[in-house]
Amino acid sequence: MRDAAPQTIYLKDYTPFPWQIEWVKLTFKLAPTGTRVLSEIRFAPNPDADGGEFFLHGEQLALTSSTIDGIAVSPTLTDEGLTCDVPDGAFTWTAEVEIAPEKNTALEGLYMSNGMYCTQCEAEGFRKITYYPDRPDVMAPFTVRIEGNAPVLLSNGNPTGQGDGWAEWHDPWPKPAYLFALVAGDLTAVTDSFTTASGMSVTLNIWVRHGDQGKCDYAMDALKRSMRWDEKVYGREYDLDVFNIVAVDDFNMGAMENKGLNIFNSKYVLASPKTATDRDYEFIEAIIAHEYFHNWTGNRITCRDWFQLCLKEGLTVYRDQQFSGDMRSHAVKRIDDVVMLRARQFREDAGPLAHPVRPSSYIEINNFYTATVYEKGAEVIGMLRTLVGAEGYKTALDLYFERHDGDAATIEDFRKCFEDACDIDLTQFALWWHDPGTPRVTVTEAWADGTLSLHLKQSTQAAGRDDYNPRIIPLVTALIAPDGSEAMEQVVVKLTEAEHTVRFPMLTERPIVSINRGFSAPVIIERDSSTEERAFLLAHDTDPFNRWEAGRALAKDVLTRMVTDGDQPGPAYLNALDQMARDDRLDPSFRALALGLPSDDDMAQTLADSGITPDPTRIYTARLSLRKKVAEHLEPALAELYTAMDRPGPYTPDAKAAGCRALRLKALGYLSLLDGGKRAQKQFDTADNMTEQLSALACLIDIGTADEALAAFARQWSSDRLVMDKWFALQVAGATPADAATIAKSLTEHPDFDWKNPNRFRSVIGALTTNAAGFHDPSGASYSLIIDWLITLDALNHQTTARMTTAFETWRRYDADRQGLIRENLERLAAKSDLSRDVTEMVSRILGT
Ligand code: B3K
Ligand code: ZN
Repeated sequence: MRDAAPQTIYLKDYTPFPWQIEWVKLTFKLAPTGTRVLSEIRFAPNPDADGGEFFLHGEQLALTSSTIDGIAVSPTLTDEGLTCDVPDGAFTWTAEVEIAPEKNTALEGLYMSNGMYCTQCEAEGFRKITYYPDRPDVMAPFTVRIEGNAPVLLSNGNPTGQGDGWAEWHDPWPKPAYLFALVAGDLTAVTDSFTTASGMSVTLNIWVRHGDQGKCDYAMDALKRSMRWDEKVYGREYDLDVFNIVAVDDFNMGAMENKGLNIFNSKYVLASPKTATDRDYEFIEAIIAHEYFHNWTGNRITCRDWFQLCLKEGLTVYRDQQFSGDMRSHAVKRIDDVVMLRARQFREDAGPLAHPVRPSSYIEINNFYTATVYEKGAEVIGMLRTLVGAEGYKTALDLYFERHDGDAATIEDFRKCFEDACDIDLTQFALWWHDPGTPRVTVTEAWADGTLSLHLKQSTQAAGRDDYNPRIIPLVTALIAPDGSEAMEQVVVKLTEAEHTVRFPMLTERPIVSINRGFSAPVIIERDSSTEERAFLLAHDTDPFNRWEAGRALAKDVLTRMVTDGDQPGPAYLNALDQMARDDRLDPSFRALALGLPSDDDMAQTLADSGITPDPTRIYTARLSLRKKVAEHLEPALAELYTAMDRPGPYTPDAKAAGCRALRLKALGYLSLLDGGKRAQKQFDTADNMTEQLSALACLIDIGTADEALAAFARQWSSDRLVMDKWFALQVAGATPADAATIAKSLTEHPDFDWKNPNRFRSVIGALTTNAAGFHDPSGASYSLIIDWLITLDALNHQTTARMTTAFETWRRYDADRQGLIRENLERLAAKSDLSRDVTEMVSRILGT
């Protein structure tokens, strides 16, 4: 059934809920098609509210009874909830509803995955479990009793009792319903413990399916490191006797920070050297940390309403980025994060889905768990820290925790803590939360009489907006002398006006400018720069981020000329790359990144930015030809690296070992273009870890000689779901443009293609959207295959479907033929009867209808 007419929710309309909840008691009588949920809730009038009707959210529930203070009542039911007459003072509400977790394919609310019960309530899933004021500003302590025949029965908080077929839990910390969780199934735990800084002992459990116990060590280690780190860096301790993590196969996203009971996509928990890649380990570490950090930034202090999502997400992403930097390498982490920011957030900000970090309206909140809220939200925190300094940041965060512990807070509350703690006015800074669009900073320079003048001008091209208000943009800047030394100490240039000139006097010779170091502001810097200057910075910049950035800019210049004029790369770029590859003083993981080329999609965006309509097929061809040129020019260095970076001994997932592998495998990618896959085949045959096995397979796919290896891989891993996801994804992502849709289609016909499992669906259909030239093949075959599948999936899982429509957000970049085909397909999706509210909103925003 199509959801009720989509309603727009506005930030300005916020009003508090007229009641507070003193406590909640829930009893679950579990059964796959008829789970009964009994709720008992103590309501009392909210002194901060002006009254209003008693409305409880509730969707797809069968209400069997309800009482107020023990007397049966007959509420008025709608598709979205119920209203009821209630007494003036405090009262106790009870209700009993029936739900069918087995039929819940949307994976939101209480659902089943491989015979196990689990929940996902953020943002608005609790209303599919029982009638409740399902809004984040209504917080309450929960007591939960679970009755069912599963051996393991879990909920939030601390265990308070258990017996044959039942268990009880109590969570003393008031929380909103979106943090509620329940898990029941035949699970086994890997158990450890942690003693907090103040001496409290915490039991740590990672719950998995039998047989997966051997794949939890890394997640457990990451959890303990996260707990220690949050104590040391933010002074935040854990606050329950037990911390449970559960791995689930069917999950719409990465993980969920439910209080004391985090639920994870199994992909981000389970790892062993043979089945997980270095990248998987890195993600596991970051996501375990992210969810754990939410315990303070999200759970103890939550959001007043969903418009404040960035308050918990931006801040928590920033915290997990800091953590990963501390655990690994800050420089490499920053480069990785910026690559991701540009690939996902800049692209979002440049298209029809652009929105502020704190949006002011939405139709479906699940559509706003975006790169802008998360990643740009984190950039905003990083800029604040740059502006107030590390000490100021710490003082402001301490004040935030002290002032708002137990609150459902707003961005204004957070901002006020910085203003009070650091004695600054953040009125202008707040535009970063309120206005969409990526600012562009045009930099021009002049040199006279020993003074270098930088003229900075800011503007934006946010979709649909021309009312640009100048922001405060912190640009960390240094001047590099011709001998490679720093001509002055780096400074933070704070651009606050639309235009501004900064002068650096008393210089003996003209330096080279290194601006926006460490990517201190999420902006696009526009600046004419010569190849020589870029090559100089690639060789000498003392800021590793800008050093990498210089190499990337060089690669982009070269690729742009290859695409537009059919040019060939000149020696300046190739020699600079060669030198960098050979520079043993540089961290191998940094070198691996610097040897990478901008992605096809990055190039498409770059061309579109300069007013050139990108042709994905041409970009693909040019990039392949550049890869071959790099391979030929750097062959001796790469061959040497391939051997030198092969470290003896068993696989370890630490950053240093992973860095060496990354460089070695980057070299292999190039060398395979020259050696017919000889090295890759050998590596594939002998690899004892997934990082090497999978990268060798990718190289063989890349050069079109992978048939046997693919078959062998499938034979070896057919019973490992997560590894087989990689097998599906790699074939689609690595397919040639003309074959991509055909390969993806045939994989959807494979007996192991389970389109109801989000990971598997993303491995095929999602992977096709990331193969830029294959996705945009002029035949339109990929567009129609994807839309066919989105139409099918929407009937079952609207969240994953809606998320995948973002693949089309860049459609206006392309030529009229491609635009026509995309529009036709999107309109076909929009015209589907019973389309979900999520997808309806996404398609209409993308099409601009
Ligand atoms: N807070 C969850 C995301 C919930 C998404 C709901 N559609 C995971 C996280 O950000 O940590
Ligand atoms: Zn989060």
